[in-house]
Amino acid sequence: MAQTLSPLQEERLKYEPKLPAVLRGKGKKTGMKTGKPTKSAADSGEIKKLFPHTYGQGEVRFVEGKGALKTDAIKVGVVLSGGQAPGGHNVLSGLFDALHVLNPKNKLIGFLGGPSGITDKQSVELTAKLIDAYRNTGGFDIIGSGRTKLESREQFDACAANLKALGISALVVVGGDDSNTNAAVLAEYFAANGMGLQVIGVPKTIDGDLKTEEIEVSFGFDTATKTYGELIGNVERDCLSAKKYWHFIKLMGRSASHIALECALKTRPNVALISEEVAAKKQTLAQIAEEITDTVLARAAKGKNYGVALVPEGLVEFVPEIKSLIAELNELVAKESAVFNSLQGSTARIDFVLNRLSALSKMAFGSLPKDIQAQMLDERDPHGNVQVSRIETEKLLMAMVAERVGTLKREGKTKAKFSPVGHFFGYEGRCAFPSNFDADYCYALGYNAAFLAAADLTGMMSTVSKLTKPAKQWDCGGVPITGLMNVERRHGADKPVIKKALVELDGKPFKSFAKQRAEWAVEDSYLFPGAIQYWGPTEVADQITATLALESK
Ligand code: FBP
Repeated sequence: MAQTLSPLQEERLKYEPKLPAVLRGKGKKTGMKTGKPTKSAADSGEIKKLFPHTYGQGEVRFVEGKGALKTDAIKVGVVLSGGQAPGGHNVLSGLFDALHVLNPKNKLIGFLGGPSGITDKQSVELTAKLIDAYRNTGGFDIIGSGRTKLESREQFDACAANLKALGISALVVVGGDDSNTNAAVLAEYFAANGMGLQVIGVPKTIDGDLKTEEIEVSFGFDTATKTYGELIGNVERDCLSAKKYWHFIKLMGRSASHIALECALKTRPNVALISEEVAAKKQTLAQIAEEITDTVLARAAKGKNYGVALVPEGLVEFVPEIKSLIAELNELVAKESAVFNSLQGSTARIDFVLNRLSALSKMAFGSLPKDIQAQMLDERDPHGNVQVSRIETEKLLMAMVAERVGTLKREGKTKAKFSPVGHFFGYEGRCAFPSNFDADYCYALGYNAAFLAAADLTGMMSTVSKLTKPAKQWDCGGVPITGLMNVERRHGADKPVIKKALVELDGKPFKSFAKQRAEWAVEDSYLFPGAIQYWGPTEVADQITATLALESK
């Protein structure tokens, strides 16, 4: 019979994630410490008004003790929401194992295809056999994922009715900032209507932008950046061997540049743009292209007509003139959605908005190539975000730098040869086999989520912290999701959402990068991280991200 599992898959199925000491045992020796009432990240008055039943809870931490967890049989539902992130299957296996340790009669139900699985009552019981086939594997395919936004009363009522019909008392939402915003809204609705249904969040996203003091990193960031780091290192080595191309690599990560920064620290490229810095310096697109051109020319002067540049996918959202343009486009498209959506083809849509934009935005939009204009008008995701992964920023910069180098050549000011190659690393990293770190971290997050459910909590996010220490010493508990929220403009209206954590320019990871980048620009300081290792010396197989390591110093 043909082999259905790869040798690595066979071996990874046997990996036993390391469990923090505080989660070991059968829950009978588990106590819980509750902290002081919390406030939201910003706009506390408004958030408190919108979440009167779940706002202000204290953070909790599991400790040795007793009486924190109820042991009567429960049925828990789980949904995977948003983009894939390595380790999702381990969240489910941790959740499953904890539930069965707490009470062998406990059951875990998975909702299929994301949040729409709850409203449409599409579910499957996660049995030991099913879970065992997915341990330590990448992907979300065990139950699938989706981006349906839960926002209407009809959807909330359908969720409640379907959860009740299935006998589920707690729902675990595994998602990023938008999906956990859904979780908070749902928790509040269930609490306000005395429905007796709990909601627990789990911080997922390769983007690394769901982050606070207690959520030191969202799961998937470690594996995704290790995967991109390997690919970038390989491109650097190719570059160094062939010495003829400039590689422009766009990296996933939505608005925040955490992925680009971590990859830069891992691989030392010649250029790495950080969107948050572009915003702080109020740089225009032309200025960014000019800066890259300076590096191209400086390297060419040393006989190096090659290089590697990293571009965060959300860059355009941070360039002031494009940021205002996007905000205007969002309002326009939301306000005139019926007419706009009825227009056929990108030319009609481009003309439609051009005639309605303010003079400044019209100029910014008009200066972009037509394919970029069309990509900016692509459908927003269900949460109202521009789909930045579809905007080919790397190509835009390649064209701008090529034009500038061409002009300088014609003027006899340089002899640089500029032959750019574009890449986009995104989907390649979202379903990789989770690194040991993500395998352990996700298992602990899922296990801990079961404890939060058994502790009768709601509106809480599962947290596992002190991650630079060995897994045995990790802290486990929860933070109220409302504590992460603020009010933002979405789909042309003010909405309560989880505040995105962007790269902090006074943080240690950025400062370390900024200190070294001038040297990386002109020298060949490339670092080759190589492929993720699952076995071997702990310095290699259990490496944490440079971001976490620097932040913990
Ligand atoms: P989440 O916030 O859902 O985790 O999204 C992660 C992400 O991979 C982003 O980096 C990227 O911009 C987006 O998903 C792509 O979305 P899609 O999978 O819908 O193409």
